[in-house]
Amino acid sequence: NKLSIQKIKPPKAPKTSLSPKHKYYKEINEVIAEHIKYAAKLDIDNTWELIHDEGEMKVFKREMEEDGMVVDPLKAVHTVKGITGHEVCHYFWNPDVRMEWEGTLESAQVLDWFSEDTCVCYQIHKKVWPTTQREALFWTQIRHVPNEDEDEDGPDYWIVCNYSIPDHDKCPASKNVRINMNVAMVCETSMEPPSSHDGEITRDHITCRITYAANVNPGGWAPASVLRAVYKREYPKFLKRFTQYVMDQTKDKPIMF
Ligand code: 16C
Repeated sequence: NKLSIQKIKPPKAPKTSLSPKHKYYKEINEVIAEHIKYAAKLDIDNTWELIHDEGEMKVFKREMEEDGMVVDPLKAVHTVKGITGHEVCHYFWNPDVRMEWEGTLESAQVLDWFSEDTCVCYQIHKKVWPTTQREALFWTQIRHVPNEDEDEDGPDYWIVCNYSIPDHDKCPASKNVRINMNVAMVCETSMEPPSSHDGEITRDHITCRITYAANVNPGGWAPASVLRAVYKREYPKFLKRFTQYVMDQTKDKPIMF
């Protein structure tokens, strides 16, 4: 029973299908480049406080305030077997499935498509007592960042970034408080044995390393203790629930490299 011979090379996808003429092109490129730089360095030093440690998942925060508001940056790392970075990013980005895994949402809608890989979302989050309900308006882009050196087995990332925008002509009027966010999911897939070896690659051979970074400004008053308690509970819950969702969705599907 010989294994079928298959050489897997990640696809050399275009960097983004967004037109360089688009008014958000520059901003999106800059924001994404910044996230990749930080995720690659994984600069978690002793200025980051570990707030959740569960198996392969680690969640860190840094306490920070801006104009009296808690804006603690958050960073998490997780390693999950059996799924690829492309799959993780696909499900994190795809607005059609967001309600299936995102536990903090009341509603979500797509207001605009900038390109095949970039859209504008408007979402209303569940109310947290005793604060005013929050909403978010942001562009979200998925992107493959292939290894630049053709011959080297260097890093190859998939990334999704959710980044707030000030307005959009299709955005409904509301009395909610608008949060401001800069969130990124950066994933790297490794294979054991490496992809350069001959032989069939199954889900048992793949591992995805996830780096998740969130900078969220609550946009208006919220008691610091409530806010810190909410995110300390919600981020680990999200990482667990979302990665389990991706495993469930993909287990009987062909691997999306
Ligand atoms: O990245 C995640 N989800 C993306 C797609 O939705 C997107 C969202 C970012 C999170 C924005 C924060 C929303 C705050 C709303 C209020 C929290 C509701 C809690 C409901 C409890 C039943 O990028 C995954 C997000 C994971 C969860 C994040 C929770 C962060 C709370 C931050 C505190 C904000 C202030 C709220 C006022 C108390």
